[in-house]
Amino acid sequence: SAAHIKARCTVYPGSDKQRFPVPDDKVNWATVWPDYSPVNYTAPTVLQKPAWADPDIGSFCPRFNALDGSVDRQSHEGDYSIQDGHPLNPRGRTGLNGRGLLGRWGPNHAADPIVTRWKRDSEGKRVSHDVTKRPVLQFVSIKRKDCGEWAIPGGMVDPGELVSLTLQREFTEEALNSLQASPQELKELHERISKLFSSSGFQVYKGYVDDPRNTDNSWMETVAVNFHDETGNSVSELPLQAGDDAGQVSWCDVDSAQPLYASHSHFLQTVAEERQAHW
Ligand code: RP5
Ligand code: MG
Ligand code: MG
Repeated sequence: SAAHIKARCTVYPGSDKQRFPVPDDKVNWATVWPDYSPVNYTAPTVLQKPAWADPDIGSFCPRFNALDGSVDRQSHEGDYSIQDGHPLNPRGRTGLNGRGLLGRWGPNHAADPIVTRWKRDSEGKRVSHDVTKRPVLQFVSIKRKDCGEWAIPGGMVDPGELVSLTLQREFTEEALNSLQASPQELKELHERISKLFSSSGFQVYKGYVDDPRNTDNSWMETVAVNFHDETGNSVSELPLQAGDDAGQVSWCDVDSAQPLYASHSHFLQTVAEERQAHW
């Protein structure tokens, strides 16, 4: 498992807090570092105790490394350690402790739906890349409102929610604007995507995400699944419309040169390799 990089970004997102700089050779908790002095930060939105956030440690005793009621506090990376009652980021130091923008102590579980099709010309012929000569894939991408970066339309798994439902729900909320749709429009949207999402899809990744919101005590984990429209008949004509935390939505070419949020580029590389597409 490679050292996290975005989880050590200088300025913590949505704040003016600067992380304590962590050099590559001191990321690992096993490296003794007496001078390590992380900045403490938990966003005001989290401290207001919304339904999606835990209370502060001390006032409650979560069951770490376990299914805690309907909240899954197990990590895909195996058991994580607890230090003075606080879970420790399994990939090491981030220069900031507390929860930052994340609601849960320990893992915060998300799901990432990667909806793909082949890029085609006006005659419907698959387009190959000039240099690699491989066919080009396209995926449904959203521009995140929080940071302006392009990303997979993923989101948090609600307590007790099946990941298969999170994948479909987040896709319809962020890429099809289902939260603003009428009951009739909602019915039509579900009819259009249900076939694609009822296939099991290809599991691309499961585990830690190198997310800029991660802290020493809270981090993102995800299950990324690829739903591929081979013929271009099922999802190509979808009425894409940005919704919820997405500012824009578009079909984007799958290409190593396209910068993406968190570890998303790494997930798309796996999809491209699996489908023998251009990368
Ligand atoms: C990333 O944050 C995950 O890969 C997922 O795409 C996303 C979930 O967070 P929100 O979109 O709900 O902010 O780490
Ligand atoms: Mg969302
Ligand atoms: Mg989201």
